[in-house]
Amino acid sequence: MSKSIIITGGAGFIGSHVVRLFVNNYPEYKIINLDALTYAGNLENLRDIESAPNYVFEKADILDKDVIEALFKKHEVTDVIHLAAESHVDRSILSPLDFVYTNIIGTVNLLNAAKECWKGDYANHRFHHVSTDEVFGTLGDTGFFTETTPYSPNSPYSASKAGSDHFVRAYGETYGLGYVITNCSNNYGPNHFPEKLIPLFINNIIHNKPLPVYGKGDNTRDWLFVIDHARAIDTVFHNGKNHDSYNVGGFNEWKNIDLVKLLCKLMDEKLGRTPGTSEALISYVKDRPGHDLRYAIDASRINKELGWKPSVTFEEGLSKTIDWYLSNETWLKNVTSGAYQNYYETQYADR
Ligand code: NAD
Ligand code: TDX
Repeated sequence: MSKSIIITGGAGFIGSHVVRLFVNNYPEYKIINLDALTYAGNLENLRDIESAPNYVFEKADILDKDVIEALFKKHEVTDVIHLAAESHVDRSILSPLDFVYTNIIGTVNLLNAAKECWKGDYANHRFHHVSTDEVFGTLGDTGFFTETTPYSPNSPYSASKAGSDHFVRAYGETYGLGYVITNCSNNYGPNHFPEKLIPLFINNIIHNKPLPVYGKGDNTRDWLFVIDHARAIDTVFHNGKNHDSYNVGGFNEWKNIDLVKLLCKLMDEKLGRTPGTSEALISYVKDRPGHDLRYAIDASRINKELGWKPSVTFEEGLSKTIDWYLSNETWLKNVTSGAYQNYYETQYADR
């Protein structure tokens, strides 16, 4: 059956890769990229597919419920893949309410539009909520998050994502809305906004600026190449069990300081700098409040039941990512001018 799918947040980092994959792989689907173009949204991320006949861009805010409902009707929307969100933990510590509005109220607005437009036929439509492993809180030195790990969010960001997950589930239970949720680990790759660890440090190394490692650098994250996350979303959207959730991750844990040292080594090689040049930029700064110690995803369910697994190793993905930033300096320059400078100064002023 042909579909008319709203992908929210399609101008952002992960959303742009999901939009590209769906536009290219499913020419029979109409793909509507719904995005408010906040500081994190950038249509440059989609220049290569913007004139595809099955692609439409709608600039809209998910907080504007009337506009959202009108867009559902205008495009006879059959499905939603919801990625629009405030996504940066440090920003959530500075202004939690923005996260409540976009991540919780925005999600409920979309759920209400879906409930209204798909009335009487919920089983034949799907609301796919793209969520995070951060809803599970933190792990100690051992163990993994599974689909049954209890929610225990520690940051305003993860609390807002947990809230949105709960609302999606509640609309499934209460009204019968068809849904799936994916909880993914840390992504990296092209188009990642340089407020997050990997692109921030690539940008700072290029400009010989300090690399602000929080605390002692022993927090651990599980990294997945963004295109593999987009492939996982495709898999679960099409084949995942209704009213269920899947964890997505690369079985690829790195202590922050080890990752930063690897990144420094690769950057020295690619920039032709003397070994050790980038590492000398490392600067240990005040820790993030409530900083989760360790995330590690058990992705065996999506692997065993749906056959998904990552397609690139971390070394390959990181190398491709660095190459992308080095050959897209204009993109990097554009997103780090203006408001970014104010953010950077506020964020790192007292660290
Ligand atoms: P991002 O910040 O790069 O992009 C977010 C996009 O949403 C932007 O294009 C922005 O313009 C749009 N947006 C924000 N508020 C909006 C609003 N009110 N109305 C319409 N559009 C709005 O985020 P990302 O890193 O690509 O993350 C995408 C999704 O994936 C988020 O839901 C995030 O929680 C989830 N996620 C991210 C990661 C990660 O490592 N980045 C991991 C797991 C899950
Ligand atoms: O300057 C920094 N120094 C530093 O040490 C920054 C920005 C981060 N860090 C640390 C904090 C984390 O332990 O690096 C780790 C990764 O930080 P982020 O890139 O900010 O990611 P994280 O907080 O782990 O959250 C990310 O993964 C899960 C995304 O931003 C979320 O949207 C996603 O849900």
